[in-house]
Amino acid sequence: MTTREKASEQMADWQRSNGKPDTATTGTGAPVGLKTASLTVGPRGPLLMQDFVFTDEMAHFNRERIPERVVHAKGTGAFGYFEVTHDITKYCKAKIFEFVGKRTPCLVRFSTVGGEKGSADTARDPRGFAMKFYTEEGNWDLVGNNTPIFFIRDPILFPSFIHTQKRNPVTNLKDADMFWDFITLRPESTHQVCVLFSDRGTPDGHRHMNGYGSHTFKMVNTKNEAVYCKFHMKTDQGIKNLDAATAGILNGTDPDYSTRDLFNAIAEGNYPSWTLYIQIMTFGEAERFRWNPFDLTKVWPHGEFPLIPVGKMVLNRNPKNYFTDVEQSAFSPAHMVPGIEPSPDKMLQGRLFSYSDTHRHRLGSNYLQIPVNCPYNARPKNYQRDGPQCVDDNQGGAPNYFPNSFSGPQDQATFRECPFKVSGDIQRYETGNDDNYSQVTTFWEKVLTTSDKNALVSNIAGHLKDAAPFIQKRAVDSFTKVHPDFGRRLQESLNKHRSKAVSQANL
Ligand code: HDE
Repeated sequence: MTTREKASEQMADWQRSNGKPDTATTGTGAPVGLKTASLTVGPRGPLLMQDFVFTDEMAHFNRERIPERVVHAKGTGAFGYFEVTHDITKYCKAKIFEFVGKRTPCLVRFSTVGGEKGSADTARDPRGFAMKFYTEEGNWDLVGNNTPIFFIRDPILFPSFIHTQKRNPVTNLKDADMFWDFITLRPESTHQVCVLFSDRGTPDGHRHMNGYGSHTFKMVNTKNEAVYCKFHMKTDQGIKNLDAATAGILNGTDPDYSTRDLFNAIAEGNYPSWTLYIQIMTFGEAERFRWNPFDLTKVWPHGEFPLIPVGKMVLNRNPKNYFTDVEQSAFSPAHMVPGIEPSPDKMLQGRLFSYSDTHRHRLGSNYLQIPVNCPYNARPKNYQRDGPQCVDDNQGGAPNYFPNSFSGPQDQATFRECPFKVSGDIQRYETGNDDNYSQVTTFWEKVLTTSDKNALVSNIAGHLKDAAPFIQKRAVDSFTKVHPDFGRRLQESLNKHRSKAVSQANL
């Protein structure tokens, strides 16, 4: 009986389930006589160009890497199912919620945001929580994070924001000036920055964190009545976070800590699960609400919009092959199903373009034919044809134009989007001057315990200390607007770092 963890046993498990080895072949299926030697003239060479066993293997090897995700490059995933436990059909006609007890297969990919594909799982970073539900009306992707809010309100800022989370263009180092310059020039980021630098910024693995759709979406019922909603996936394992010191050690000693934890848990039959809740806001409530209900830097108070239970998501199968199932997976908030529609939330609107665009770059225009991305419970019937890596039947002999008189797939009025009114002058509206602090003050005063506050101040100071003094001052001024205590304690912590640095310099 082995004491090794399940992940370490993968090769032995594969051998046990596959028994006698197959005959090795080239990519064309031709059996190979000797895998360990190139074809040469005499034992000392030269090689022969006719050695297809060598050229076939080497040419494929040279093309093994695909572009990593421009954000969320490091991640891991698992398969499972979503089961309805409560009836919400009065809000939503989506078939995934059709009846209590209904199960829909799903895939979830967890990720960090700023790090490269080989970076540490335990970095201080929001965590991606991307869910794909293979419904009979097409794949629904709820591409969330482990935080209900985000740093910015306008997607046009996203590329610049991400550049500040990555590496300096000259030193190729993470850069505190870049990070805090942007953050302090865009004070709408304050709420998310405080969540990020609390211990929720270093969750203890992927199983002990919540997932959120974050944005305001729309739900539409069978009578074509719409409400606004938010999605919350609450972990059934309980929230567990790492403190900064532990996370820092794991970054070095076990950079794949969360990947290993999820794989082993599922391999041992200890299936993680989450409970899906929604919050509902009517259109009337939205019109009267005291702030913009589509503002992604704010949450909807649970006291006013209580959590409504919907169902349970269980992850019970590890990927069969990481590259096939996880690296090639492609999620997009634009992948919606009848009954779920976007709200005017600018950030969601920006994402509706960006994800499929980046998938076409990373995986090619037929990325939806890759099995893990294929809507296998709702075979596509459309007029899209050809393109590189077209590997399905290309819709056979069906008409490739619409309208047509030859039984090509027809549109159905029942699936038309729910009409809604919008009005306003078309111009570029600055989003940095809205209320940036009231919810953060509530976070400081009502959510954080004393030890949470100590951790938050220490975690921020530990990073901010490396920024230029003028940027540090701007940051202290901003956090003082959250609460005078917060600003004062942060300044004291920075002063301690400074005097320690001075005394070390004088040694
Ligand atoms: Fe993303 N985001 N994002 N993001 N995001 C991507 O798409 C983007 C945002 C999230 O496991 C990219 O496939 C924009 C919020 C996850 O494969 C890209 C904006 C939330 C993942 C992209 C945001 C997310 C991504 C890069 C500002 C939570 C990983 C790779 C409007 C609600 C999905 C990719 C996976 C990935 C764009 C902000 C979650 C570049 C433009 C807010 C979980 O398209």
